[in-house]
Amino acid sequence: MGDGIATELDGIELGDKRLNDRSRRIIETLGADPDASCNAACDGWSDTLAAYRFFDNKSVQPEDILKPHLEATKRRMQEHSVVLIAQDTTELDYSDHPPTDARCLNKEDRLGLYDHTHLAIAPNGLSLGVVGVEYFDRDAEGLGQSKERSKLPIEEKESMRWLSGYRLACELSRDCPETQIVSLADREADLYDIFMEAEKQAKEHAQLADFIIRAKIKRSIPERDLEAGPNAYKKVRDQVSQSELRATQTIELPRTPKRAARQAKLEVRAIRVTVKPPHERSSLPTVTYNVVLVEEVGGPGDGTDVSWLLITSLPIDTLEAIQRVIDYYVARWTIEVFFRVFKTGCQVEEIQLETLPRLKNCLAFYKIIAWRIMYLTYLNRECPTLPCDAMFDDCEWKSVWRVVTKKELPERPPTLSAFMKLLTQLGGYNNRKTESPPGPQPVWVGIRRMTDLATAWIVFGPDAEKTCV
Ligand SMILES: [Mn+2]
Repeated sequence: MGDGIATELDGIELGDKRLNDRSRRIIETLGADPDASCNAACDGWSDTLAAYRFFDNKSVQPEDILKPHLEATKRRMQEHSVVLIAQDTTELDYSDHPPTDARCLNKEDRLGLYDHTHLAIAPNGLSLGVVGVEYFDRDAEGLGQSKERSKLPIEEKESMRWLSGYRLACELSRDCPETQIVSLADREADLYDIFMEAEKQAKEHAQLADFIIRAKIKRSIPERDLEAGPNAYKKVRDQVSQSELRATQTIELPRTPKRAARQAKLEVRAIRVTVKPPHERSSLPTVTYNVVLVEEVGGPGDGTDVSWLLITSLPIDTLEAIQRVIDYYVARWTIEVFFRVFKTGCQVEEIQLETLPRLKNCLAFYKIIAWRIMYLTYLNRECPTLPCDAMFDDCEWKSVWRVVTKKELPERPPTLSAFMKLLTQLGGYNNRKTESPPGPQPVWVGIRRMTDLATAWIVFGPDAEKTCV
């Protein structure tokens, strides 16, 4: 991707000009061939060794590598009136070739890292960049003790990452004061501490992030349920499911490992509730938030029926407002796609580096590369008429044009959408008129093949004389 991707590192400050230059060279090399190993992607041995030395350099930290990308992402965020910050965790399994200092995932013989990523997304699904990454792993000794772990204060627990993620979203809302920031998370983030934090932030700051979190815990309201027993309280979920029907709608559900893609007919309800603290922490104050219940009617009944209880600080007073909550939550899907591009497209679990600090430095580059594949995929849908040379070098688009169309070059660069058709055709995508624009997979395969063509173009193509001085 020529100088396109290296601009994500503009202004990188690693404390040494040679390191700064090296970081640009590495991202260009890896970015041109996302799923090759570091050895294969680097041009010959001297490059490979230099990249390894770079990853091993004690003064290089993953945050430094991501910092310029973060700044560029904030600039992209400021162009939007609403930005969603999705946070989620994925497993990186290095059991086959673990770094020497690797620790456990959920079992003693599974070595690797949990990768908790924060991704900025526009409400239309365009991913704007990675705004944070945290890794954690487990001590083999502590694996069987999840009961013990659950008694720890949140600062000492793995679940702290979700609270930090909400705080990060609040910081971003102060960095981008014209933009409404909404923190998004799935069921794992249904933590009482986050709702208390949101009320605390609201008292301290004029600027704070909103949130949408899918409920996991069966929380109660502070009102006795005498029919259910002497110590029972009424449940939030019952309150909302007994409230009036606000809307019905039909949505397209994307395919997951557990279900095929399908259309789902949904019933929507929403209320504002005051919620009791968890039983074991009954001295805490109550919190108040809005809930939106989305339930499928006439679903397959095989355990994949949609039943989302969404907890949110966003308004629910109009149908449009409720719809917005649902649409934003659906946009969370982008982070799942991001993880697929990162793991399957960039094959980051195949990386073989001997220590975790080296691995984490290398992963920082692949975060930016995976983001860019997503960005190109979505930009193709959202801005199809952009000239393609805004995103691709001459040697890239010209070589692909000649190879795929077998025609003379046009006078002007084709549009992004026309060019992406050619690029993804290289990636095995069938460009029939009826087909929707390509997903990220043909884009990453196409980019890999384009790199060879662009190299040949520079060496043998009509512009060769000018390029090879
Ligand atoms: Mn998750």
